[in-house]
Amino acid sequence: MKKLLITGFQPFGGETVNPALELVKKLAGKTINGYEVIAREIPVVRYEALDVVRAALSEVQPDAVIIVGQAGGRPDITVERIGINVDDFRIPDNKGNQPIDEPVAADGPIAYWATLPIKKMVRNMKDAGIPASVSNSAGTYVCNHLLYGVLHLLAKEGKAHIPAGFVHIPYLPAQMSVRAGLESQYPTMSVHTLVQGFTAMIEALD
Ligand code: PCA
Repeated sequence: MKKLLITGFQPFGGETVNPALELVKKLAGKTINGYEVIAREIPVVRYEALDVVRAALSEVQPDAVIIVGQAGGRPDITVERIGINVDDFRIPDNKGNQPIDEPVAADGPIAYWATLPIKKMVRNMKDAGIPASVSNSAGTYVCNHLLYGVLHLLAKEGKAHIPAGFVHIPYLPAQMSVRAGLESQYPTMSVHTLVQGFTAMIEALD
């Protein structure tokens, strides 16, 4: 059977949960569209995030890779188009690193296109009634760092034929309920809806 490596980041920035991790735990072990879903947990730490994916790539030998992270404030599931060669962290990562205007990889090109079928993934989710869109920026924090890092790694290892990319997801309802009345509220999406969306999305893979 084909294998899909799906990764979810740990909580960061003072949060106690990360929707990405909750989601990939729910997807782990499922078979969707002929893919066995294999999940990994990723530290929100520069370089260490990529180390975990590098190890998973050689252990799992996946046929496709989807990295998932939280994009607090976005209202829908966003499939990223591009990873750029810059680390410009607006807050420190979980080990205190805060590079400003540094490259992800000194030997790398300016950017890589995600190699997932991004438009088809979005269309499948919308057809299933799940809010989704293409995003043209994964930011300049650890998510973009890992997106760029994985695409660069696959390119260097002659594995650019493996479809790989990144999906950002909204906050969970529980993350807003703990803030009720304290701060501004943001859009949320339940894990149930996320699972429905990702199931439709994975159906888009060849
Ligand atoms: N989101 C952050 C890093 C980890 C996560 O889930 C980001 O968008 O960069």
